[in-house]
Amino acid sequence: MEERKYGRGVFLATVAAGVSSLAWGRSAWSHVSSALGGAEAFVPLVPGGGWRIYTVADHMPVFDPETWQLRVGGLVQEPLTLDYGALRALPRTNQVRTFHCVTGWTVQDVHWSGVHLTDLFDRVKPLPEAGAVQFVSAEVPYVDYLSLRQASLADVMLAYEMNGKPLPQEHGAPIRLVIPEMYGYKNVKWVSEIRLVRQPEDGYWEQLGYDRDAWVGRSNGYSS
Ligand SMILES: Nc1nc2c(c(=O)[nH]1)N[C@H]1C(S)=C(S)[C@@H](COP(=O)(O)O)O[C@H]1N2
Ligand SMILES: [Mo]
Repeated sequence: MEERKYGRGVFLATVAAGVSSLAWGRSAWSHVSSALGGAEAFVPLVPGGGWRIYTVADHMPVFDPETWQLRVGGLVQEPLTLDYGALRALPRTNQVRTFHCVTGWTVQDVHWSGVHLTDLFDRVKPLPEAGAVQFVSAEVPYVDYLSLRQASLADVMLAYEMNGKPLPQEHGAPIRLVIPEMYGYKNVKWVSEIRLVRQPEDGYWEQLGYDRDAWVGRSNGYSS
């Protein structure tokens, strides 16, 4: 049923997967998944199921609505700190999308609600030299980047609700990045800070060999 395992076991398994894909190249992935009968065989037929909970640290960040803050800063004219109430007061946006992990599992029809990144950018006013956005997770050392252009796509959001309920802890409470056109590893959970920077750098999984531009089906993921 729904997998709840997390922590060191998953960390070691995911690091091994990243390292093996580096060492063997992408053909290793298709070989492994066909040997196991195809990635779809892993996905349990449970409504809303199919998620694997991924972490890189040995415990998940704990969300306290009283003390939580999101910092938006870096190369901006007006740095901003939002508490949870202020975040929820921003204009709300909704979408229903399929989620794709680069290792081959997908979850269809995920309902997300949250805020457009462009609404945050309008408030902080990026400086002309800002060309990228760094997303820092409270789960150290997970981090990732998008170009400012990618982050400004109409369907990119900071999601605070999933399937009609506040985002659960294991999915990144209180907010995660959602960029449906890219593989899961770009969808940073437990986002605690957003920094405008000059240019993209390698995030956690990119340092292990995955593409920075993680377009589903058009990067070094499972379907390319
Ligand atoms: N902080 C953090 N964010 C993360 C990850 C992680 O390990 N830590 N894993 C990424 C990967 S590879 C995927 S596929 C998705 C999985 O989302 P889920 O854990 O909500 O199923 O989260 C992404 N965001
Ligand atoms: Mo993933």
